[in-house]
Amino acid sequence: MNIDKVSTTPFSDQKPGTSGLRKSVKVFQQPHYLENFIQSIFDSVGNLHFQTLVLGGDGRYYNRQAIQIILKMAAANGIERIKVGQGGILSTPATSAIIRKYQAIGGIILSASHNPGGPNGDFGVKYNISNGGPAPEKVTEAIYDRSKVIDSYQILEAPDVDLETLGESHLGETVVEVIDSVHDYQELMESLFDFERIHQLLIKGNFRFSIDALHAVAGPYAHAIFESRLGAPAGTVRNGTPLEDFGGGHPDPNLVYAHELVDILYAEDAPDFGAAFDGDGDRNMILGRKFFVTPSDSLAVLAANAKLVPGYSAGLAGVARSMPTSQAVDRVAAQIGIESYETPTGWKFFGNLLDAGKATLCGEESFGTSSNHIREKDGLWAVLFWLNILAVRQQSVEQIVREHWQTYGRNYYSRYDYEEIQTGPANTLIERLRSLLPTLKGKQFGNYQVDYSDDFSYTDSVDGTISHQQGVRIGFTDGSRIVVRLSGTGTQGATLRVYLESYEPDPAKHDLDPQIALASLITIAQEIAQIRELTGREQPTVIT
Ligand code: VG1
Ligand code: CO
Repeated sequence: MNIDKVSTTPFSDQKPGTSGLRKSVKVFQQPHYLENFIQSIFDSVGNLHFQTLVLGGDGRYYNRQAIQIILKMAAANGIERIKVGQGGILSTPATSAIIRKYQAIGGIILSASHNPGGPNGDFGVKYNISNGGPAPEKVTEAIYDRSKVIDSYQILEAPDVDLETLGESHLGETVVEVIDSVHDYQELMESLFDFERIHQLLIKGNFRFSIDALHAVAGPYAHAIFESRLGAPAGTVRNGTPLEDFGGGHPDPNLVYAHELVDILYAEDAPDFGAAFDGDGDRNMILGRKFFVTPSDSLAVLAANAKLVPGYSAGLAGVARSMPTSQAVDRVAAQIGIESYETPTGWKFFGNLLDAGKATLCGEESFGTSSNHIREKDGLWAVLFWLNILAVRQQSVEQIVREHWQTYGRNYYSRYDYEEIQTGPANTLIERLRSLLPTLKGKQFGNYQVDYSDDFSYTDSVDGTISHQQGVRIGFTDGSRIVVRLSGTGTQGATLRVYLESYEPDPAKHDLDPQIALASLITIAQEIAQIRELTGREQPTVIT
């Protein structure tokens, strides 16, 4: 078979964001666009001979075409073996697990995660390194630098690979292995959780639960693990077949976009437990009967109950959370006597801490939690962790969370997203805030006095890499915080994220609606950041 060396010219916009390169499908469909980026990855990774690459995606529109292109490019670039998910399907956590299990050089995940799909939606490419985790900044920068000067790429002239039939075939010298999308991942889950106990919970008694895969990649995993393996009744998993446009929905598991599931869990005859996942299966939303578990609380509850779960019964080395995530898990860490690390937004910052054995559990406020079993966040894992805890404690989700608050206090938390605002005003808002930072300390806003204000900088405790400007923080003397940053995953204009947190130790005050508990902080945030004046928005698009 012939290897074509195709001449190309660089695109100037191939800078990866919080989680890979994310653009509209139309951008990716431009001639050479995907190829340039993939070749930039291969050129940055170094010698590909004798190496294995893992490849899959969340099944969104353009997944299949992109898989065929990448297979042929990987073969032309001399990769020895490619493990590709059947039908082109692999969730982000499964990809991470497979990279680690087979000691692959890395993996390519085709996903724009929680962004909508379809011909008018988004597409994305994430590159994960040999530890199974998202490429760290020095790698994504090398890829971006390469994309700015690239002048050719290599691709094999060959017919398309059959992605449906499990087993091996050849593309030139390269072995292409179509693998079961679920098998390796399920095996890993069985090694961590007490499946027998969860099975008993699901079949005995009257425990009922409902999963919404939002027509995205978690569907096949959820069907296999919850229904086929653990014995939950058929129909427990809703919207479990991945669709190219996610059924027209927004595959983001939060109270707004997963409203079908929310309606079920808040109905009169609501089940005991509910969960949803995002496009690529790395996020989770946990619901009890008429009860929403804030992701930051979920992380804290998992940390506090880790000893009940076989895979974590030896205890945790440490925990880590992204900076905007609430400090609830810090309180658990303090009580257990382990370290709690604070990193910038994005899973890539947890990689070194996990590799170094400094942290066991990690989490982000954006519905992401996971552990050292892989190097990505993991939606199904979080649900199995919860089910394992529920099976052992035999209490409701609400009881478990309320007891947690009684022990540790409650961190009221909310995030306001202002989506698709204009880039100019969004940047002005952040720059203005930055310029205000030195003047805020000691200032009084209503009952709140500013204790510190800065733009978060992170020094990686393992390799010393410094990441600047990771979000404006305004902390108050009572421990409350306002955090403001711009999203690095959107594809239209800018998304402003405002994170609000306040701490309430008194159990008598744990029953407030967070929007009420945080009302004055919200007003202060709007006032300091001048959100209305600068964005023209009266209200956020999404509140979580
Ligand atoms: C968002 C979240 C962040 C998460 C990232 C990728 O980033 O805030 O916590 O790691 O998405 O998640 P940003 O820059 O838009 O705030 V996923 O599920 O899209 O891979
Ligand atoms: Co995701």
